[in-house]
Amino acid sequence: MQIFSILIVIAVALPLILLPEEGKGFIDSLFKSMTHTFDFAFLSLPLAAMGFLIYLACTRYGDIKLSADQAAPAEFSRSSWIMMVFLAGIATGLMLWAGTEWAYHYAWTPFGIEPKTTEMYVVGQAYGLFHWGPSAWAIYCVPAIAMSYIYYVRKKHIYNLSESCRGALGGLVDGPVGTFINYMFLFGILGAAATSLGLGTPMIGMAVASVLGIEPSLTMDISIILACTAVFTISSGLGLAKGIKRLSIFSTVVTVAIVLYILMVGPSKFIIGLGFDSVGYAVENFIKMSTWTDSVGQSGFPQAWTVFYWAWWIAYAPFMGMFVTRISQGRTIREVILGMLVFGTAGTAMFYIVVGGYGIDLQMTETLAVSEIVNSKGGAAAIVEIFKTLPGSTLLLIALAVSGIVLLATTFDSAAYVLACATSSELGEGQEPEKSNRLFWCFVITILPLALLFVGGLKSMQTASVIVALPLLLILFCMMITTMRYMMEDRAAEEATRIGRSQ
Ligand code: NM2
Repeated sequence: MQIFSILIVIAVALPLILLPEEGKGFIDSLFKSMTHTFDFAFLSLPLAAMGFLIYLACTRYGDIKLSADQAAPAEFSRSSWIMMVFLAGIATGLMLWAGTEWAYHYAWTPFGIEPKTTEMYVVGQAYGLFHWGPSAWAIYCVPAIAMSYIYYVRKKHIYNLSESCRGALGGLVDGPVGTFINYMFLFGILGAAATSLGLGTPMIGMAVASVLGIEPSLTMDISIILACTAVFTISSGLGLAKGIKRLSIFSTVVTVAIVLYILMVGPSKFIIGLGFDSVGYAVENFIKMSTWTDSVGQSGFPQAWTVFYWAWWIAYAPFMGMFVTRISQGRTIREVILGMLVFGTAGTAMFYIVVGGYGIDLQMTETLAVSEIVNSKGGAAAIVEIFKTLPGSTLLLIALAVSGIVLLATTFDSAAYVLACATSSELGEGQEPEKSNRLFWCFVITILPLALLFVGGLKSMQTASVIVALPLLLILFCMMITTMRYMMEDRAAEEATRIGRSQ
């Protein structure tokens, strides 16, 4: 699978290398037509996923314990588990968007709201909370539940994505359809990881350049990616408990410290108040935001933002499913659902409320024209300018760069880990894949996206995420059907044996 997948990626990238100009135009129109044609399908997934997960969490299915040995204690403590889940699914994007997403919306508004008005501070922040909220975490949670159930309860090898579609597709998964599904897992990771690299690296680069007093450059971006690769390659070599777990703890400490510091030295009362306002707006308008395609106004806003975000989360979802399965031994289905939906949302909301609220205050008090910087120089430049306004900014920019690197590293580390699992034949519960295999994937998931990024640019990576997300969208629906079907079958079989025994 390894070499073959790499060849496919190179074959797809080749036209871009040979015809960069034509390639770019084609990619732009492809992104537009994909997001406009399938907007309703992308919007329907998180709604269906939330309904499905809430149903499981509220019924007896939620009590099912994910373990072959029902008496065995959980492999990771609850707090390590939450940190690892959160940091596998979130990378540098969080800091970047939390601080700046509102500023994009402030200038290009949804629902026909007048741009650059005070109302847009609340609406802009609420939209950010929505894009990283329960709908998004529900996308991650569906494969996590499906794969965990199949692995721990049905005791099947889940490192083939197709296995979790069997209940919906039957014998089809044993043929070419199954092979196609299995490859989508790898391409999902590559597209999503490349988008994260493309967005995250400039932010780290600009923070470093600003501390050193030099101009950001390509060489620096490459050095940053190499530094990041070194961090997660070492961590990956150390294995799950010593590597990813420790890296996650370190990452949490640095990023939470940054957020608390901003809350303390910034206008705390305003930040908290605005947080309440925007959470209120997001809750009140949840359905409206979840179903808005703007078919009449044709602004293109929901396609460029919401649909793209959902596609990006979907591209990461199968990897999250496998990773969460691997670390969830001993948890119940309800714990996994609530842990991801509640703590995931709370974690991202904390960043959006504090870092975003601080940025909004800068704009309102005319200390810094964040929205203008975002729209002229981009989000990475804006977040660095925002950090520069804080007392002790040099130290904070260093912390921002470090946190950016470890945030990327925790995601890439976990991704390399599951890719190694997926390409190792039959791994038992708790077993780790070969070190050389893990290191191979570390290399592939940075070098390949990096090369593609330089050839095709960020837009091509975003388009790649959307393209792989389309079949993955169907796969996630199949996973919900499979899980429900298996759970009902198993429940019926259990009831039958109980009745049989009592007779
Ligand atoms: N998601 C959560 O760069 C990142 O933060 C990775 C992005 C899919 C929007 C995750």
